[in-house]
Amino acid sequence: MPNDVPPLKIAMVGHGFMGAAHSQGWRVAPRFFDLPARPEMALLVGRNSTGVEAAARKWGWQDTATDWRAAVDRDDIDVVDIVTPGGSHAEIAIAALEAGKHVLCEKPLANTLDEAVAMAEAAGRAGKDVFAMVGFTYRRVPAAALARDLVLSGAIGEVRQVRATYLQDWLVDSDAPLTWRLQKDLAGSGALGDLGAHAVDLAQFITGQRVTGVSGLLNTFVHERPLLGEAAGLAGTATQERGLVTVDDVSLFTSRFDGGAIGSFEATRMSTGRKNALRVEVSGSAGAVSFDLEKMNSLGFYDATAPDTRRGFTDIMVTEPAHPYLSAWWPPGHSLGYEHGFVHQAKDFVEAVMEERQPEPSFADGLQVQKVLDGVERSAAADSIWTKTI
Ligand code: SOE
Repeated sequence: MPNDVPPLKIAMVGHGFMGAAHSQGWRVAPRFFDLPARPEMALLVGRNSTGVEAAARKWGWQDTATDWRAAVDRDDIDVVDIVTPGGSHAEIAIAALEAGKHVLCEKPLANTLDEAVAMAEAAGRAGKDVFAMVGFTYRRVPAAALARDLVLSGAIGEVRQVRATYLQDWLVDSDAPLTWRLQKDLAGSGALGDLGAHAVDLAQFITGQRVTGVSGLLNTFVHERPLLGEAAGLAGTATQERGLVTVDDVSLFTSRFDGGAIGSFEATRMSTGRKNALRVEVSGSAGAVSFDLEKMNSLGFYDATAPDTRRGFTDIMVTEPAHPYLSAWWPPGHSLGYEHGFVHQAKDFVEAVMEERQPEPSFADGLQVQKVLDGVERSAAADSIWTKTI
């Protein structure tokens, strides 16, 4: 990284699993990409001083604080990166935007539609050189970006059907502890917001179409779980006491898109045997693309215009320098992994704010996904009535 580029000082609020992933993004992006500014990991915020100091030492943050207001109040901070549970996104993001900081906020944008509206409005009110982005990281997986390029260039013809599933199984065990992701006041919703939000964003990103209405079903199979002892990753140790699960374990919905396509979505943390299977398949009049996060270095492509003796799904290895993001990495064929999405997210964010253009997805995009989540909840509560989301 050239020495003559200016620093961009980051304060990150939160230091759980997503904190580790974002730290990796900020640290590695300037070492592989020639960025117009050097992200400086200036301040890490967490409520527990021992925990936040240990995380800062491990991940390379310069300073720590135990109150998020430190991130907003410090004049030298340029960017506030929010990786806390959804219940605190709105308060922190709005204060940061009002203080003139750029904001990167984890998904889903908020816990409720009202909070998401307030956040999008705050982003709209912020000065024209203050930017806010929501962290739908999977857009930055090269194979997902290639899928979008192919679909938008017309390679599969008219987009007709979208099949999006996000399958995990870490809640199949009824004794898995009651972490914040299972509590409505902290997480907003369950599999719907945690995983369904990614599936909706990715389906819209790849097709260039937006969901206009949904019909949904939510289900909770395990209503009570042991309270959490020591947190570790997505789970942790269980105590003897039990508490109520207040979110969905599984969410299913069908949808219409504004470009005429129709879709089916499934988001679940109860899909026995599936670990982190985000899949989006798009069928068109002239072909299809099939993305699978568990095989993230390749993209399925079917060309229906090829001679019929040669037709079949092809696995394109998305590891060539000409593929999205790949020219900065390893020699052709040398694969990437989960963390690279966060590196690409940091790169795209830094480039956009330094070039004074809106990074995508914006808070308005995050709000639109929130409307879909809200529509699914309303439809499910009314027992699968068609619910408009635009
Ligand atoms: C847990 O379900 C989780 O970590 C989500 O919270 C993330 O958003 C997703 O990327 C991976 O799974």
